[in-house]
Amino acid sequence: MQIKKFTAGTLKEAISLMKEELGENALVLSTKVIDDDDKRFELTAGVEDDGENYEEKPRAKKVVKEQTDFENELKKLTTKIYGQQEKKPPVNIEVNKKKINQYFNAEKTTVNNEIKELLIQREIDEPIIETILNQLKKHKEFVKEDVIDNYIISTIESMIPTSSFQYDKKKKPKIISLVGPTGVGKTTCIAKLAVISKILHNLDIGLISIDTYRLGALDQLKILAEVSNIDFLVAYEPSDMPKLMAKFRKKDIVFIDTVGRSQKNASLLKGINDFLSAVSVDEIYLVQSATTTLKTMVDIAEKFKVIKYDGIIFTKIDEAVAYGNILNVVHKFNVPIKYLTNGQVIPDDIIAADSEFISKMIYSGNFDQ
Ligand SMILES: Nc1nc2c(ncn2[C@@H]2O[C@H](COP(=O)(O)OP(=O)(O)O)[C@@H](O)[C@H]2O)c(=O)[nH]1
Ligand SMILES: [Mg+2]
Repeated sequence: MQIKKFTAGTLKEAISLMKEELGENALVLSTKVIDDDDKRFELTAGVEDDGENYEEKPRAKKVVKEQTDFENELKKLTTKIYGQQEKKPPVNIEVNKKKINQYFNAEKTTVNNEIKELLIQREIDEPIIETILNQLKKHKEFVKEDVIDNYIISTIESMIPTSSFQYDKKKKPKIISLVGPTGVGKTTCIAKLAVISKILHNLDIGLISIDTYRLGALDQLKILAEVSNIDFLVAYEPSDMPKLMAKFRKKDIVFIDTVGRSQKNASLLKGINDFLSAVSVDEIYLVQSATTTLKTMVDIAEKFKVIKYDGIIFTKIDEAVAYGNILNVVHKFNVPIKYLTNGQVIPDDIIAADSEFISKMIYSGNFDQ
């Protein structure tokens, strides 16, 4: 996807500039007001490259496969973003190899401490570190020194449940909702998923925003929906939900965006639940920022249980400096990870959850592997 910014006095002007330059197929990915006094709009737009891969994209055909596997497409997108990532040597681990080698020789305790120190730095919880070290001890005859990193990575990998997004054309619409505290990136994530579903999969998308504060839902999602030609509706009361879903009955996927709620206020959380229970939501994802402390993450995962969530999305991995909390939380709550998000760009900055990728990210402390 080719991405470009346009600035103009009105959104309409910016859109016509975009169409002039990028053509009718261009999509608006995000908008913002850049100068409050002078009111200038900046619009980020994208258009599919007409490079050699153009013809291969599912968009070329108006046929939706029986089972559309979003993960594959997202992985392709990831490869596109990170280029040659799979060809690079596995992970740049900062462990002192010499010391690790000693693990198999004399100074076991020191080396054990060395590995332990690294895992602590990665913010992995102590009991989980113990499990990893015990595994290592148990199998030390089989684990050759040159594969010790890979052994730890596989051990971590086995502790990370992930689950892929399945779309079944026969059962429509599929209803997905994102819940979580304010500012973690729910709306941005829905925008990414909606744009990818629309442009890569040719799916008919509906967006519902739950606006209990009656703010008029003048959020980014509404603007994105308008300019990307995605139908958008707002629910003010739980009883609105069945009516809105009736309007969207022919859609392939309906995403429900919720307003952020502090997990500390149980009645507010129940309020969201009332909206979601009014229709049969297929999947609910809890959105957490990877930059949050473990204590807060655990509290969020615990309190949001009122809304029965099926998976977790970890956002802002581009801002986090350690990823151990991802392991700590999914291990404790045994919930699969659905997606990771790694930036603000719609729709590019999203990665389908893959336990090997996540495990390497946690161990290396680096998502851009
Ligand atoms: N760096 C970074 N910022 C993000 C990411 N996801 C969302 N954001 C930003 O976080 C802020 C809040 O996002 P928003 O979607 O409005 O959060 P919501 O309140 O949960 O709906 C916005 O400025 C987003 O651009 C991400 O993966 N990385
Ligand atoms: Mg929001």
